[in-house]
Amino acid sequence: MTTTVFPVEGMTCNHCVMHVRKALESVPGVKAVEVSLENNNATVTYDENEFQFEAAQSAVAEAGYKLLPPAA
Ligand SMILES: [Cu+2]
Repeated sequence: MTTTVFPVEGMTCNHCVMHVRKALESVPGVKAVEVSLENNNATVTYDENEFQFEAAQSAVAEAGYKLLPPAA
């Protein structure tokens, strides 16, 4: 299991937080999601054998937001 913090662009309120959380929870391999409006990021715990960043990114894009690769 791996936990990674991904920056998220486009969130303005708690509604956005909920949309991003639901989008990420639907991604294969994701076990836990915590989204912060204050920090504009999502902390995702996932099974690294199953999880793909591209899948997470498109799920979040479909919800109307932008998921970025983790900061180095
Ligand atoms: Cu909002």
